[in-house]
Amino acid sequence: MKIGIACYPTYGGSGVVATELGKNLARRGHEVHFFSYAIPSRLNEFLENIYFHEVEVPQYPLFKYPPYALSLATKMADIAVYERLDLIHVHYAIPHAISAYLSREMIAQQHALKIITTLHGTDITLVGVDPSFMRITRFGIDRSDAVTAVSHFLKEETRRTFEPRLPIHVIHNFIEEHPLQEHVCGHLKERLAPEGEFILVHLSNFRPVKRVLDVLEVALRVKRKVAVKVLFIGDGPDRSLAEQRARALGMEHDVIFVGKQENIYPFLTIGDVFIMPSALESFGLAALEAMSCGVPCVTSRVGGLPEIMKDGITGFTAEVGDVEAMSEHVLTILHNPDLKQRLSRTAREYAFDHFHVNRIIPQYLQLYESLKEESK
Ligand code: GMT
Repeated sequence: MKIGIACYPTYGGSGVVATELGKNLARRGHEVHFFSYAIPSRLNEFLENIYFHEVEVPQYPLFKYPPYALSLATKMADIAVYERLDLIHVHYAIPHAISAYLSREMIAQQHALKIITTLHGTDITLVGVDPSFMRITRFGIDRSDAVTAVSHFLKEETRRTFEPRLPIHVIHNFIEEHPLQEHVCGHLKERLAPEGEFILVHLSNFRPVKRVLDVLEVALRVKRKVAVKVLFIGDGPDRSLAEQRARALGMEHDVIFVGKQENIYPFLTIGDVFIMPSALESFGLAALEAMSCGVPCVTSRVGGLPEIMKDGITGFTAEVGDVEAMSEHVLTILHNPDLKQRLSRTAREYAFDHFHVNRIIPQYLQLYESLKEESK
């Protein structure tokens, strides 16, 4: 098949899922065309069957807000006709679903194009429900030919808020198989925790929804009982706030901010416990990535997280903001080497048993095939 994928190029869940999906489709022999305003962060090597189309927005003195959605629509329409794309799969509804709708309508007389929209999270729960976007988000969803959501939670939220015309297919996010590189990670662990401290690890885009300050509150409580280092991976608006709070709590020597990393696996692997205290997660890809590295997780019990987080199997959950319960869970894990080892093993097993790339990609392909059949 010839497949277009539109996504955000940034270091973050929906862009990562879209890019890894495209790479996997290309490996299976499909031709994949990516559309974005910059090359997606995980598309940093030459790969057969993959093409990237950069969307440029012309500058003009009149434009206070350059109309990216229109340039994207035009680019997708041009390429769809020229390359005879079967479908365009957009990730994150705003504005991608609208741009895809415009492109399909623009070329309707020349070429039949199908549109799939994958909802990822805040496109529904936060941005999409904002009054300035609500009607157009519903329109984008309703004009798609198929809609998927990354969790049952997100499907229900979408049904409740937008009452969409189409059924929503739940296709969970996935994880690529990767070996545990324990020898490489051993050196990293020695450098970052030279006194043999336990490592609490967090990975996110540091947006307010991630509640990064709760990570520090948990670490502060854990530190009263055992020596710990807190490893923060990623970057975003609340990073400076977290750095300031660490200093205010007298923890500046206990925290390490490594920023955005191209390969997150070594950093996750050296963690003893992964902490995700988010106010909301439609899925929680970072927790799944940590599980795949054999790291037990302590997360909030919210949104789609219970679909991947199984208490006593992959780690433990607590109510949002309950840093006491989260720190107790962390201490329970750190104080019980047998439990820690068991959680580490079962977390990795659970991640691959349920979210292995080879289980999930066929679900997208089946959906693509059914749409292709429809257009015959
Ligand atoms: O919605 C966001 O804040 C960003 C979004 C993204 O584009 O990175 O994250 C969402 O999509 C991820 C991939 O499907 C999910 O793992 C995240 O849980 C989800 N974020 C939220 O729901 C807050």
